[in-house]
Parts: sequence; structure tokens; C-alpha cells
Amino acid sequence: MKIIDVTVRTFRYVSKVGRDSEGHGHPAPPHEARQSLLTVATDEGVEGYSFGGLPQSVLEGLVKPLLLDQDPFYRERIWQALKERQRLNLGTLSDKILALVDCALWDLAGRALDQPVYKLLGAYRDCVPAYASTMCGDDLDGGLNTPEAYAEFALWCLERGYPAFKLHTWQPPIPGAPDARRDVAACAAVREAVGPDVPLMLDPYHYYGREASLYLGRELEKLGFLWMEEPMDEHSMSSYVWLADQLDLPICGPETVEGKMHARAEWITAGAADIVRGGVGDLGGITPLIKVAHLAEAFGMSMEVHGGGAVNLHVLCAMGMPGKYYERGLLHPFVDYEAPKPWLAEIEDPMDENGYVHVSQNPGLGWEISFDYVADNLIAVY
Ligand code: LLH
Ligand code: MG
Repeated sequence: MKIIDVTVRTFRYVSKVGRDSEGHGHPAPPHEARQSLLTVATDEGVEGYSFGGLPQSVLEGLVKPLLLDQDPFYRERIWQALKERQRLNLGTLSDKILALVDCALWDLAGRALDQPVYKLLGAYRDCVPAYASTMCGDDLDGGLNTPEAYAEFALWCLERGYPAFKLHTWQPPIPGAPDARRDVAACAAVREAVGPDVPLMLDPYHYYGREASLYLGRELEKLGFLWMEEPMDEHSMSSYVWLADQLDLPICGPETVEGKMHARAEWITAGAADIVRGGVGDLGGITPLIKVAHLAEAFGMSMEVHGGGAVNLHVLCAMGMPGKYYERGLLHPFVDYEAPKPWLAEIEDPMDENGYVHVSQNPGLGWEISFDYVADNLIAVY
């Protein structure tokens, strides 16, 4: 089998989530937004897909030349070749683009072999408990604007079936943010509302200094939190060693720092985190995320996967030392998370009333894509 084409189709849809000036998502009035579909086509008619865009110049100048005429089953070789090309193209060939290509190749393999990807990876389980992961705090009445609002929303999430709850608290440009004391007040309000036994996590502002992070950690210890993630810029690994050394509260990371499995190996050996973190988009695909899962396992550490979506779910279902939770969200009282995306037949992460998210048994990554929807809303194709 050979790859004969790689294309991107960009299409419009109506979104009810907007981005603030710092890039964080919040509820918004319905507005036009864009999505892209990457397709890898083969000479045998089998195709693989993934969602996300890349500029035409990168597709034609870097990605296509490496993929055309290759056997799509040589995922490792293709991923290594793309990774090597990053050295001289750091500004253009991002890990997100590596992830897009890698996911489409895994999807293609699954479709070609008529198996879901988590079974190709080596299945461990078919469903994973979810935690409710909130959007960042806001200043909307009835939204996530006060500690009490988080507490109310946590109760709603427990009622829906979520066994655990993670707060993303207030970040700039929300007035008054960041404020570590207000973050603690929200965490305390949620703990008070849900009682002592519900696992809780915090993901606060990502640029606190050492003192604020230590304060947060010590308060969360008193509140019996399960972990804290990314309170500081992850480029300063020594700040995390400093923090983790002083806390019993597990620190989960790194989430966004560059460096793929190499950065995770450094964090593990330095003692900068207690729980390893990474998601498909952060690391550059399923291929490197599985390497990190094995790395964590080899060090006897658990790994918590960052972000939701079908791709992360397939990896979670194939991890031998399982991450405890699937990150479901980002959730908000005003947003209907259960509505399927208009270009997909079904929601990617259906959750039952006991809080378990079930992986699709369809071949590949499981997406039933409405190509009619894509065609009817097409903006660009290249
Ligand atoms: O800053 C944000 O908008 C969120 O923290 C976001 O990055 C979220 O994906 C996350 O960190 N989840 O764990
Ligand atoms: Mg996070």
C-alpha cells in the first residue's frame, strides 16, 4: 500500500464557544468557526483522517514530500522523519502538525485492518472513568464566576455521573485574575459541597511564581486534592523540582512544555513531577504518547492523559499502567457538551450514568464523518 495524496479541507460550522484575548475558551453567542480535515489517501482506496489544520506551504513543502509513495503502515519511520525535519523548521512544523499526520496514519491503519486503534495498540480496557474538567473561570452570572458557582457546578457534574472534578480557575484577562487566594476559595467551596470522598484536582493560572504555587499546594493538601497541574511556567523544570520536593500533594506534569518523550524523561529523572502528563496534541501524536506511557510505567509512575477526544481515549484504553481518568470537557453550565459535532454522526466520548466513557468499536479512530456536511460548508481545499 502506498500514500498517493494528502489533502486538507477547511469548513465552517456554528460554534457556541469563543476564545478570550489569552486564548481560553468560554461560552459565546453562536458564531461562525472553522475546522479542518486532513486526509491521507492510498493507492488501495483506504483513507485515514484527522481533525485540525496546517498551512498549505507546510503541507506542500514539508509534509507531502515525506509522505508520498510511503507505505502508511511505516508510522514510526514517518514520525521520526517529521521529527527530524522539525530541527530546521521549528517555527512551522509544530508538534500539533506531527500529531495530525500521525493520527491520520493510525486511523488509516485501523480502517485498513477493520480494527479500532486501541486494539492495534494492544487493548487493556474498553472504557475509562472521566473527570469533569471545567472551562477557565469567567465573570458571567450563572457561569463560573464565584467559588459558589464552581461548587454548584460540581454538584451538577456529580449528579450527571462524573466521579471526579477538576477546576480550571480564573486566568487573565478575567478581571482580578490571577489570584491564588480566590483559587483556593473555589477549591474549598467545591470540597465543602461534594464532601470528603470525591477526587478533586486543580489546574490554575500557569504563570504563578514559586511562593504562590507552594501556597496553593499546601492549601490543596489540607483540602485532600488528588493532584495539581501546571501552576508555573513548565520551562523552569527546577521550579517544579523545588515545588514537588516540598509537597505531599502530587504534581502532574509536564503538560505543555516542548520536548516530547525527552522532556518527560528529564522531568521523571529530576523528580519534577509525581504523575506524568501529556496528550496526543502536546507530544506530536499517538506514537510518542505511547512511548511516554511506557516510560512512565517503567518508572512505576502513573500518567494522566491531557485532553479529551477520540484519539486520547484510544491511547487511554491501551495503557498497561492505566491513567486513572479521561479528561472530559471543557465543561461549563451554559454549554451542552453532549451534542455531537455537526460533522460527526456521534459524540466521540459517550459517558454512561456511572461516569465511564466508552471507546468506539468502529475501525480506526471511530469517526463516522459526514462528508456531505464538510462539502456543504467547504471554505478551502488544498
Ligand atoms: O488554559 C486553558 O484554557 C486550559 O487549562 C486548557 O489548556 C486545558 O486543556 C488544560 O490544561 N487541561 O488540563
Ligand atoms: Mg491542564
